[in-house]
Amino acid sequence: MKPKYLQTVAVACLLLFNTSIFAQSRNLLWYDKPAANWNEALPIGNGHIAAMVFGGVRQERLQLNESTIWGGGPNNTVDSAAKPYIDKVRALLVKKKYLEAQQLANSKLSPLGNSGMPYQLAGNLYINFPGNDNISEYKRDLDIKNATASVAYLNNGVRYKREYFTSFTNNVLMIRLTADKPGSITCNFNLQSPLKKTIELINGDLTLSGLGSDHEGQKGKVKFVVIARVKNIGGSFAADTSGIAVRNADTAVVYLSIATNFVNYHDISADPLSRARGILNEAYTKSFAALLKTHSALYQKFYNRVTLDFGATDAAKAATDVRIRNFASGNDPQLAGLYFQFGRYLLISSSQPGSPEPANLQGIWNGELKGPWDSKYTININTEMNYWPSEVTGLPELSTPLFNMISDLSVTGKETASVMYGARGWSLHHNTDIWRITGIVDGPFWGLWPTGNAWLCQHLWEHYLYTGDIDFLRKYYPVMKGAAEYFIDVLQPETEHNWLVVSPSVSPEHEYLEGKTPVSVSVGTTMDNQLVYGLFTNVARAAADLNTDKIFADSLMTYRNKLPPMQVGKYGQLQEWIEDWDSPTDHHRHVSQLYGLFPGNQISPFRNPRLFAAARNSLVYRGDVSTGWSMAWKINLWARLLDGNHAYKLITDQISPVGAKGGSGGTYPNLFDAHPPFQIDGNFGCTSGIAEMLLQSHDGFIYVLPALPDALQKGSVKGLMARGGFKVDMEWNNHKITRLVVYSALGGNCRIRLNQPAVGKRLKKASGANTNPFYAVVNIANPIINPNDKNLNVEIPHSWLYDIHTEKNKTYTIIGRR
Ligand code: FUC
Repeated sequence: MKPKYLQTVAVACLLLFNTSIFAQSRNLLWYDKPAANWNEALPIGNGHIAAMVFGGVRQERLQLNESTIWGGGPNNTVDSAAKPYIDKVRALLVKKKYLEAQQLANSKLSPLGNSGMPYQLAGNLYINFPGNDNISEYKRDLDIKNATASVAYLNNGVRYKREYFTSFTNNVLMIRLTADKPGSITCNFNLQSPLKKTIELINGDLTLSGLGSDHEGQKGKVKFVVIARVKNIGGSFAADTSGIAVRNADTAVVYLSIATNFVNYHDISADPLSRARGILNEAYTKSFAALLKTHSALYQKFYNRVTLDFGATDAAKAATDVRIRNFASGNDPQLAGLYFQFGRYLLISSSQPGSPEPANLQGIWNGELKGPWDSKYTININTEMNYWPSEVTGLPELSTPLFNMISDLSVTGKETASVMYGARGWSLHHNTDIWRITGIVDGPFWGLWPTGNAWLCQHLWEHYLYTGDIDFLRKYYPVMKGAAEYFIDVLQPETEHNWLVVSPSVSPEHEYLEGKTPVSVSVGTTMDNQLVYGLFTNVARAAADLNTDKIFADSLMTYRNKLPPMQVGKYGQLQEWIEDWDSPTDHHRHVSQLYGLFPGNQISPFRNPRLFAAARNSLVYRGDVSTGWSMAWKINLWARLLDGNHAYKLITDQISPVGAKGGSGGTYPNLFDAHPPFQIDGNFGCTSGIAEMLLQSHDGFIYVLPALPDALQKGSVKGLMARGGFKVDMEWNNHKITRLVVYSALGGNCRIRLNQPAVGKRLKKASGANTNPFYAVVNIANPIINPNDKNLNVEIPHSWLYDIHTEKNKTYTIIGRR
């Protein structure tokens, strides 16, 4: 038996060891073997360029991306022949001739052979390592605290290390190869691309010049250049067009730049070679270590804004792929936390304030010439979902490329509005691409949805609500107003109830009449009504805050009051369509009618409990397991339904190996979400969902821990953002908040809802409407409750509501540590 003090020392050492392992595993993805395929490779990126690191032993592969390498060239998809047929489809819909309306739309409103251009890979950098035959102690990781990847192994007694990052400050991909014995680095580098290209050696630099693909009638016009320069310390260097050879060096460092001729969606006049050279030459003046330092510092400026700790168990010690396999059965709350932070890592790495493009269906990572759905932008859920985490997880400036895209679309969408609909303002359909197309794509069943402008504008308004940035609102007000003008001009009379409806439209990708010709084309769908209601409300509020357009704003309220209210149908569900066509056995992936619950703010448990109950019923009918993004949306929805355990159940469904749920959803070994195939929206949506479980601020107050699951009953989070510029730090244990601190950036009343009572000299019991303007609630029209067979009573957990007056730039401890 050891003496007591030695036992204590041993326990303390073990604790320290565990603490440091757990601190590391909170921010680390790691594996004990190379990637066997793309979905095992590790993503790095800086919002301009990106790479997937495979970590192969004999051959390393870095699959390369640059965010502006797309097929085709400047174009739009406006169909100049569409207008009369849109009018005819409308007329058929008035007569409720739904099948005929769909058939006419299918034959006359089909795309012009162009359904948008694909985002394409640049190519691959291969590094061959002859003699890597006897490897042991292999480890490959992605450190999301520093935004670096690495590979390490032992070969014939020599310990090798490879390090990778895509510099946030200098826009180069950096690779450093080292070993613990001098003269051990021997390898060959070469570049390859499946696109049209030439490869040359220019002054010792490997230079690949390529061209984006011709696609669906559009000539490939994006020119790009990849330059790789290798610096070796010790040993020898030789290069020709087949590649660069380094022999017996102590260290080899690669600097790689990629640039294109893309300036903006209508200008491709830049010189890619001089751009790529300029970037490379500038970076080359700096060492790997110096570049790494500025890179990580810039990255951490974003990443460190939120820290999250759900506690760790021994399950956290396993490799990441093993943790994914065990998540459903094991007790690994830290993996949920890692998944949350990985989503933030992906957003920081794919969408920087200066990025030319917003995050697409795959963020910035695509290994194909034509990825799934062209790896472009689907506006009827996916693009928006990508940006759900940005405000709430403290990354508001990362939405800038999305805002820029919305601005572009407000220009290209003018033609669609006027030529196809005879309307003012701007509009687009359910897809766009780098060229900012706005016409119908993929056929009317999917594509005849002209409400994307309203959804995109919600992000502009939310940015203002979170940041209070009035200059931002002033800048984007004309964009929001243009979308509202479009709807004023296109809303159609519905004669039975004297409503105004969007027609024709669809409830995204969903049919209400099955048959040989499935029918989706419809009028006044619930999501459209909610979107236009929200848009009109926000534009009117923006006009008021900017002290402008009073008459226009008042007219918007008149139109708004004529939109159809939400309806509860015969199964006690929130109707998806204007007629009660829903089926309780329908498990369609889109849950569009629940837009009003999330990301919208039109269904409140406190103000419309029966509607809230109906929304809940709809979600129960739809079921849990579905495509990745659909499950991610449902995490947010269950959080808004204040059911943390159901939300966590969906997280468990999502963090399971791909294929385990009968081919739907799941997570690849590299933590990428699976539709399947890989689609990044599910990652972002889940990050947002976890934030929604911990904090909500859309309904007139900040709700702290509104949907905490039993699995996360102890934890802490710092830096989550609430509307009105409030930053919230909190700790909880056994479902009780043990510390709650709010920082107020803008001042004003801070109204807090808690599931427990609190005392404090500044806390007052809340009364009346919240005086904080960023917390004005949306008063919806009374829903129509049709006869139904469900009890629409819901049990809402008891909670306490407090007001605390805050001043700008001050911090308030609301619940202090005992
Ligand atoms: C929508 C979804 C699909 C897919 C595609 C990119 O069309 O319905 O499931 O996510 O976007």
